[in-house]
Amino acid sequence: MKNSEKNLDDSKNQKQEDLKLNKSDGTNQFMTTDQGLKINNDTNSLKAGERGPSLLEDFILREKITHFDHERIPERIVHARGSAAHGYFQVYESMEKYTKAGFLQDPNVKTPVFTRFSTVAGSRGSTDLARDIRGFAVKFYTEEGNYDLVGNNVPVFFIQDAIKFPDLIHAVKPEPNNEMPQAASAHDTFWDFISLMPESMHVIMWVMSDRAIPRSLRMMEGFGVHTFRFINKKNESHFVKFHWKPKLGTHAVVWDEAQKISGKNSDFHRQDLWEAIENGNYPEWELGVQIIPEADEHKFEFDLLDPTKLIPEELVPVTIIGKMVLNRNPDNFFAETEQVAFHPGHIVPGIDFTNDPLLQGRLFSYTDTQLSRLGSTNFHEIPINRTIAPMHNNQRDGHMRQEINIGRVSYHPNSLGGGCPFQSKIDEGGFTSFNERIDAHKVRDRSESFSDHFSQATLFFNSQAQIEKNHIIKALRFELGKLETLAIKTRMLGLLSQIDKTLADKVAQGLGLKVPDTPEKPMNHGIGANADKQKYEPKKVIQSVKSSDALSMLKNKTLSNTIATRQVAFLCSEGVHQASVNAMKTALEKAGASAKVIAPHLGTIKTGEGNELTVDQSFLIASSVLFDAVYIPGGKNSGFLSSNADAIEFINEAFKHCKVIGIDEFEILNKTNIDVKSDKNAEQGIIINSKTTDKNFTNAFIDAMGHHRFWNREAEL
Ligand code: HDD
Repeated sequence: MKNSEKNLDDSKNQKQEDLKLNKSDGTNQFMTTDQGLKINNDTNSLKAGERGPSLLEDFILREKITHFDHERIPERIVHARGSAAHGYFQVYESMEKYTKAGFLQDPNVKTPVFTRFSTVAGSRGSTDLARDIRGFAVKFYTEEGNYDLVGNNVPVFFIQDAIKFPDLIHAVKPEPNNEMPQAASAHDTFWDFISLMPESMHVIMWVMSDRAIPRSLRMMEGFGVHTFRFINKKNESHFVKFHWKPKLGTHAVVWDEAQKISGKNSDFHRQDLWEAIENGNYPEWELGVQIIPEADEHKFEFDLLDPTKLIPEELVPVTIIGKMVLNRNPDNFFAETEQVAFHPGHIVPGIDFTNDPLLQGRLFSYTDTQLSRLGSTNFHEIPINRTIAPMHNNQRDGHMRQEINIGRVSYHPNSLGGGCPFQSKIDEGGFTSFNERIDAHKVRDRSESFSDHFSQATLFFNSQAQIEKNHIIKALRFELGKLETLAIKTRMLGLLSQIDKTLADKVAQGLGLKVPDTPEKPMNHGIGANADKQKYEPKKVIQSVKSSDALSMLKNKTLSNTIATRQVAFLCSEGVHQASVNAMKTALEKAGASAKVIAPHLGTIKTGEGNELTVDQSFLIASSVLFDAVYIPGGKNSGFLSSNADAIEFINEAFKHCKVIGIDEFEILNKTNIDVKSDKNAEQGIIINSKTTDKNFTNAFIDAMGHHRFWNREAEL
C-alpha cells in the first residue's frame, strides 16, 4: 500500500468515494475486448497463414489499434504542462461574518480538493524549470457544488482586459514560423508585445524575479489575482483577494541551476511533488484573505478591478483563514490531471465576481476551451470534474453522455414531472448574483483609473533585497540579450527606465546599450480610436507604500526557514568514514531532510570501518543541481574523491549556486574553486568540520541549511 493511501482515510473523503465508482483494477482478471469478450491471444494478429497478410476481420486488432490512434486529446492552449494532487481544505473558524459559502463555515469539515500546478507557456512535455509563471488551480468539491480558485503563483497579470489574452499568448508561445523556442519567453515576439504594452510592467518584474523559478511546487505562494466578492447571509458584499501561503516557505533555484535541471531532470517539480506525497510529507498551504469593505472600493491609489495591481499587505493585512493539505497522488494522470477542467466561473453561494475585465473574459474562455479539449459539453460528467453535490437539470444529450435521465420531462416549467427539478429559494441554497447597481453607457473603453502602469512595478523592485534586484537585472539581461531586434531592446530599456533608473542602466550595461535619453512615449493601446488620448496616457500615481517586505522572498520573515524535505547529497567513495555518514544522516532526518549516498558506482562501497554502504545514485546519474546541499564525509573518502572529476564538479557547482557545503576533511577543497584559507568560509555556508569552532558540526551544517542559500558568495553586479 502506498504511503499516501495508508495515511488517508478515504471513507471520510466524499470525492474519493465518488471516484471509486469509476476505478478499474485488472489484478487477477481476464483480459477482454472493450465489449467484455475474453481474449485468448494478445500477441499475434489474425493472418491468412503464418506468413500471410493480416485479415480485416480481426476486430481485436482493429479495436486495439483504433483506441490507441485516438489516445491523445489537444493539450491545454496554456498551462499544458501540469502536475496535480488530491487533498482537503479546512477552515480555521467560521467566515460567516463575510461569506455564506458552506465550505467556509465549519472548522470540523474537510472539503476535498484537487489541485493542479502548471507552467504557462510550454507544451505538455516541456521542462518544469522554465522561467515562467506557475498556475495554481484548486478545485474544491463542496457540498454546494464545485468551487474553482484558478490562480497563479504571482498576484498580478500581464494585461488588463481579456481581449488581449490571445495576443499575449501568441506572443509568448514558440514563434509560429519555426516553433521556437519551447517553454521560454526569451524571444522577439514576446518582448515585442511586452514593449508595446506598458500595463505589463508590474508582472514583468515578478516574472523576471526568482519567483518564476521555484525550488518546488510545494514552496511557492498562490494568488487568486482578481478581486472577488464575499457575500454573507445578509447579502452584504466585501471585496476579497485570495492568497495561498506555503508552510515550507517560498524558495527558488538560481537561473543557471534551473537551466541545468532542465537537462538533468525535466520532471524535477513533478517528481518532487509526487515523492513528497508518497513519503508522507504532505504539502500544506494556508489560505489567506485580504478583505475590503464595499464602502472602501475607491479608497486606494489603484483600482481594485485592475488585475495588474496588488493590494500591499501594509494597507490591508492578509488574514489566515484555513489550510489545504495535499495527501494523495492521482491514480491515473490522464483521467485526473489531464482531464480536470477548471473554471473561474465555478462558484458557490457566498462568492461572486467583480467587474474586473480580465475576469469577465475568463468567465467565457474556460468552458469554451473544454469543448475543444475534452470534446463535449458533458465534460462535467468526467469523474474528476463531477460534483459531489446532487446535480439535476434539464440539460440533455450530447457527445458521450453518461447520465441516463429517466422520465419524459426535460423542460421547465412542467406539470407532467410535478415541476421537478425545483428551483431553490435563496435560503435553500439557491444562487443569486450580487445585485450590484449598474447604470452606464455601452462603451468599448477602459477606466482612467487603470492608467498607472509603473508605480507598483517600482514598488515591487524597491521592495526586493539587493540580491533579488541583481537577479531581476540578470534575468532581463538574459531575456533581452537573446533578442534579434535592436528596436525591441531599446523600447524595453525606455520602459524599464520608468520603473527605476538604476535597473534600466544596469540592464543596458549588460546588453552593451544605453538607455535612450528620450524614451519612446509608451502608449496605452487599450484606448479607442476616438478617445481622449491625454486621459489615457500611462502615468505614475504617488503610492503611499514605498516598500513592502511581503513582496520579497528574502525579507519576508513569515516565510519558513525549515529544512524539512530538503535533499542532501553525500559524496562518498571507498574508505568513507561510516560513523560520519550515520551521524549526519540521523541529524538530517531528525530535521525532516533526507540524504542520498552518491558514489562512483551503484551497488555498495566498503567503508573505512569495513562495512558495506548502499549507494543511492552514481555520479553518472546524480548532479549537484538536483540537491539542496552537499556533504563530504571523512575517512579515506576525501583522498579518493580528490581525483574524481565528477566529485570536484559537484562541489564547484554547489559552490557557484550558493548552496551549503559541509566537509569533514578539507583536503579535497584544494582541488575546487573554494578558497580553503578564506576566513569567510563559515559565513558563506562552507562548514568545515576540522575548522569549525562549533563543537557540534552536524548542528552547524543544519543551521546553515536553514539559510537555504548563501548569496554573499555572489559577485556584485
Ligand atoms: Fe487562464 C488555463 C490561470 C487569465 C484562458 N488559467 C489556466 C490555468 C490556470 C490559469 C492556473 C490552468 C488550469 C488547469 O490546471 O487546468 N488564467 C489564469 C490566471 C489568469 C488567467 C490566474 C489571470 C488572472 N486565462 C486568462 C485569460 C484567459 C484565460 C484572460 C482568456 C481570456 N486559461 C485560459 C484557458 C485555459 C486556462 C484557455 C487553458 C486550459 C483551460 O483553460 O482549461 O481557458
